[in-house]
Amino acid sequence: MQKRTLLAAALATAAALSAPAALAQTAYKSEYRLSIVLGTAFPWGKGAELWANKVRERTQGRINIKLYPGVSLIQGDQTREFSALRQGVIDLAVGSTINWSPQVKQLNLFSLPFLMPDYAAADALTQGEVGKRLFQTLDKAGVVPLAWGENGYREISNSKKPIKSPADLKGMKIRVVGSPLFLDTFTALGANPTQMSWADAQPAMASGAVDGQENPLSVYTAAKLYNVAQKHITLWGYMNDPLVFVVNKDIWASWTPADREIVKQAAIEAGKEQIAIARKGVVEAGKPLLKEIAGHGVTVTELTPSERAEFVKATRPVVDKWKGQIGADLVTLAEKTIAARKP
Ligand code: X2X
Repeated sequence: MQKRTLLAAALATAAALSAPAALAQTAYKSEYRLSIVLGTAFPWGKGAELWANKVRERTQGRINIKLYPGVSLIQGDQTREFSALRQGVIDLAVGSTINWSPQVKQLNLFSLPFLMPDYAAADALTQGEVGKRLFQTLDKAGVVPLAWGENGYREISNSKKPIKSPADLKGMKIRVVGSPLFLDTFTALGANPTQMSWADAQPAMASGAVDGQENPLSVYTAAKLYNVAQKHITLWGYMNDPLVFVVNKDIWASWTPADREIVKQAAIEAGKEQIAIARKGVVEAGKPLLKEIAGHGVTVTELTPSERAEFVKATRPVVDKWKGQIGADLVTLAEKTIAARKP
């Protein structure tokens, strides 16, 4: 072989070696890891499963999503989920705004006590301009948000007595998620809030290390919290945590535009279906889920408007304090959007 030919061959080899870098952009992984806190026994996990199944079917298995409930990819520490997603430890997630709010402060909006009086208010936020702005924020924060879902209106349960006023909460040890806003809310109500993960919460209720907790009724029933001494539940609807369907940015970039569209459409459809599942039993006439809960020997307390107003009043300073941290413009837009909502 002549020197020239050798050189050409060497150059060709070098070109071939650098090719994998370009190919890597479109190389698909054999499995994509989706993080969730609650598994398929809960509306939350069902939403993730619906998404994964639609995507697998519509991409003929090119995008194969596996569910990791219990935030097992991050050893159960749900407040680290957003960072892990951004870093690529997690490929996709259906996550609660509460768990991501330590990293994305604007998501604390939904945790403002008594901001959203009903489902129409929650929908007006996620499906309107506020939702759009929060998706822009999430995009800037380094993930690809695709659709909204819902964990639900969080009601308070405890092992001691019916809660009808802030005075009833006095000194009660209440498990809350790892979010500073929740500490402020329960401190303002005179309770003794203690932060722990969902994984730690259930043994803490069983042993009596905590007296109470707050979660949607669908979570309360699926987790059978009446079996861990939570025999009193008060419907106060003080907040509702939306879920967000998201993909890691590099993973998103590695897919073809056609596949991205499939993943996005599937997320939007799964989100709608998931929300309907999450509201089952509480939006129908007579709220059948309440009867089911009472059937387990649970006292279900519904507040009169004036009783509820006492909780609103006691937590008002928390709203005022957090408005600035979340962004006064965003909070004001949310308040206006809710005031103008259609029932
Ligand atoms: O930890 C909780 O309470 C839960 C399951 O609702 C969330 O992940 C926000």
